[in-house]
Amino acid sequence: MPTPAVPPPPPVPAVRPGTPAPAPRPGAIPPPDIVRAAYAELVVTDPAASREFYVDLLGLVVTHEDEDAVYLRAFEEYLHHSLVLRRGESPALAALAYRVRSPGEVDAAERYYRALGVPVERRAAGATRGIGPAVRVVDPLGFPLEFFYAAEHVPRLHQSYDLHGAGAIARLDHFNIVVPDVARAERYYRDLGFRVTEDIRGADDTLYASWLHRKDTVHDIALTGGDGPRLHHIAFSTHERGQVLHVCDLLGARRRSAHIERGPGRHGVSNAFYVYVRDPDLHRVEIYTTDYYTGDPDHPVLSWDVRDNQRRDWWGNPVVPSWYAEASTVLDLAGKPQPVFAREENSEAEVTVGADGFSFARDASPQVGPST
Ligand code: 4SX
Ligand code: FE2
Repeated sequence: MPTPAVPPPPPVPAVRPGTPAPAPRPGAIPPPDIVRAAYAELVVTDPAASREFYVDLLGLVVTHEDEDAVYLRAFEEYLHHSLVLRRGESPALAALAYRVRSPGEVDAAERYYRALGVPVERRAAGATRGIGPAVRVVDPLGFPLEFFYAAEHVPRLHQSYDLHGAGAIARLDHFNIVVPDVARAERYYRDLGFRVTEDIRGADDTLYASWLHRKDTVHDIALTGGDGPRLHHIAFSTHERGQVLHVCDLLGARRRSAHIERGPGRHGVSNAFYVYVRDPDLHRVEIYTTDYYTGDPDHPVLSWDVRDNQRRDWWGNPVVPSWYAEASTVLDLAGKPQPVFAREENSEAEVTVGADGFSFARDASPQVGPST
């Protein structure tokens, strides 16, 4: 009897040594000591519609609201907010805020960005409700960033199970931004003290995407190759994957499934369970859970081949084209939209979506049709 053909082994992400912070150049101004991604400020066109989405559907908690803005937090959070929805003319990202380790690190951020020669603005305590003295900058990638330490503490509702829905969101997890040159953006974030945990590369070493962290999870920031600067998504985490599924069930039950864009599923990169939803202004929000611990100093990097069709969805489900193509406008410090620059290298959607998109995994399983 002929021996059945042995299928080739499934591709696995390559493991590389970790990337400790680059040695400081002599005389260089050290970067601020960043703790984690802390809050995002989004411009929304109809705060009532946004409130209904984030509070009535996703279950975030209102810390404060007024004519201008809604300040939201998740059940585990004790800082004033992790999301500000500010009323404006057109949807945009107003700021991504990082918390730094001490009040002095706010000054360190000011010195660091002044030395980079980008726009820098001091903000008095309360310039954003609930937030102490801060610095806002337009970073070299074109994103409005804030650095703060002090913030108003509010009750932590982690044990208010009577308030939690079955989809209870615990905390903000990460930001994902679209940049034309991922390698350049990765260098900038590494200089800022972030460490890479995973990435997606082509056979020619083109860098398509990169995940970097400060807190001990897979990421605080992810870099997605595409026309940018634009905001790809913000992500909140839950404790259990059943909670992600409940959010989907709830959207179905309320006849609001149109908010679901991609998933639910299991990511290849990060191994997290996920769903992406779009808010009423089409800002993208990910509900994310159970990635892994990354805090040891020699933490290795997982590097995925762009042709591995399990990289973005561990079950091999295709990524919808809108997920690659659509993202939110970002503003400068005066509230003006930032110009967007085209990606010059290959785009992941082009190399993996479409008639000739192919993958290792499903080539090895010819009984299953091609997928992206
Ligand atoms: O699509 S990926 O599996 O690469 C992915 C996307 C992994 C983690 C994320 O947070 C994400 O947004
Ligand atoms: Fe994400």
